[in-house]
Amino acid sequence: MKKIATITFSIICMSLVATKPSFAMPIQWLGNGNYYDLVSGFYYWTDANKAASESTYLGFSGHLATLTSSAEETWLKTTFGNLDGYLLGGTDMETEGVWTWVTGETWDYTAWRSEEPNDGAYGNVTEDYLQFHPAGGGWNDIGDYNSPGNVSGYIVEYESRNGSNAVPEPATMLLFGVGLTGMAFRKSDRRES
Ligand SMILES: [Ca+2]
Ligand SMILES: [Ca+2]
Ligand SMILES: [Ca+2]
Repeated sequence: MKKIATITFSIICMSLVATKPSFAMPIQWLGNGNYYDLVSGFYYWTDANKAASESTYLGFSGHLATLTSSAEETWLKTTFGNLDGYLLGGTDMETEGVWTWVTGETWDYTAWRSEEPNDGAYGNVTEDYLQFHPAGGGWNDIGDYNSPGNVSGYIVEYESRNGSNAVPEPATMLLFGVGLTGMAFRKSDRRES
């Protein structure tokens, strides 16, 4: 019996891990008021970008994280620890060599690893997506073809009301009448008081 109970407990633990890939809950950076979360596992950038852009937290819209200052990057690394291999919201898929953030924020801060971005070193394949380099030491451009070992997951950033992707004004949001929206406003009101 004891062995069966142990096996059952193990299966429950494994299923909990499998169905909860993200960090316990998003964490807020007071530098911009936005919330950040890690989703671990292997993802192609295009899939991660779609999932992040469709996610919300407290009524705030998500997107792959944009690191537009050393302060933002330092806070992320200090808060979440090892971010090697995690995907970020940068791409040069529109025009090779011209990097942009998925939010349209100005691209004027970079922390490329030496010799990156290299647009791939594997013949005719290209690398148009941004990630923390798996071996550390800065940013890397990666392609959607890369092996699972090169991607640890992705980072979602939820824009607060003060962010560049701020949610609509209260009058607009009230039309939706969503309970979670009300919670978000109460939280925001407290923060601004
Ligand atoms: Ca950002
Ligand atoms: Ca490229
Ligand atoms: Ca590269």
